[in-house]
Amino acid sequence: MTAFDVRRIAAEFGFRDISFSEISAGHINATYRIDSEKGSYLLQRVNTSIFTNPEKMMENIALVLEKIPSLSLAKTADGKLFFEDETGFYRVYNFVENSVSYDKITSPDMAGRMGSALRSFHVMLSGLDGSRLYETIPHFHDMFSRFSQFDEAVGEDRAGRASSVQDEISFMNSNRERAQKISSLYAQGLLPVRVTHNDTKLSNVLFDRTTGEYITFIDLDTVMPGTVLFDTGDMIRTGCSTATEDEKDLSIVHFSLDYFRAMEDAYLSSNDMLTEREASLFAESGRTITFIMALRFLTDYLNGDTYYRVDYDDHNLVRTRNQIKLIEEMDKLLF
Ligand code: GN1
Ligand code: MG
Repeated sequence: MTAFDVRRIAAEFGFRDISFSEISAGHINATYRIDSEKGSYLLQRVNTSIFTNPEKMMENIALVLEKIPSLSLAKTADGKLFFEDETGFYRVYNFVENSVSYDKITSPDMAGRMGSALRSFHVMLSGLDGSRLYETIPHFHDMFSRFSQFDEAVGEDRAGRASSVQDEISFMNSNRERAQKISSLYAQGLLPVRVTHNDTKLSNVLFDRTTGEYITFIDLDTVMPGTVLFDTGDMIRTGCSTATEDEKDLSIVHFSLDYFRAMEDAYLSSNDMLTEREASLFAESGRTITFIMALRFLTDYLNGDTYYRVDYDDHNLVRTRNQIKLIEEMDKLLF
């Protein structure tokens, strides 16, 4: 990625005399916190090799923001919600003061708050007209398409790593049919198409630092039509693990049944929106999304780390094994 001048880009949005620092949380976009006399903001450069139609994506986000009072986008001098030049595609969000996000859940109470947060978010999204939304990344959670990318990566073995990850490759292959269950039901029209977030990891939720109350989900780039099971799945994947997805020491990576039960109760309670089939697949969604992440990390490892930001050589393999460990524990505890 080419470097860019944060001060020059911030000035396009009317921020001068700023101080700034990088926030390295995401795997895809580059994010900077900027502090100015007008307050604090987040400047992001969108990764346009992944989000190939960023203008359409920003239209989606603007639509969703109409429903989220705590979040807004700064405008450029000519009234646009983004600035684009030869160095990239940029946007600026307000920084939500007195908020906190977490990498790990540490109590069933917190897991319950996460479950209610997602229920509220889905109820809010159900008020949006999904037909006005653009499909930001087609087939994003389509297991069939993720398996074809994986098969191609194994076949081509571009980074020469396939022989060293035979166990992981076998794990994927032996789970193929089960992993495709939700995608298959969705493709057959047996799960309702709703507006979904598609990146509901725990660290994408803001809570009030003082009261602990849910404020909002952030990272709206992948809001598009889908099944709510994509979102419940990512919540379970990230919220019921006792460690983050980057944890190398697998002896501390566990699936917490207590957190799962608290989340399940909170998400499903008085959720009139769901069909019986959706509700019955809640646990399966956790296994499915954890699986799709393992598959995507392994695919990227085989391709030579071209998609996710990595901090060291085997980072994607560490993430793969971490996710496989969670699936193995889910299989013992949940099914
Ligand atoms: C990516 O960039 P970030 O961290 O928000 C990815 C998600 C994964 C997540 C895993 C567009 O999100 O699908 O769940 O990494 N986003 C995209 O941490 O691929
Ligand atoms: Mg994201």
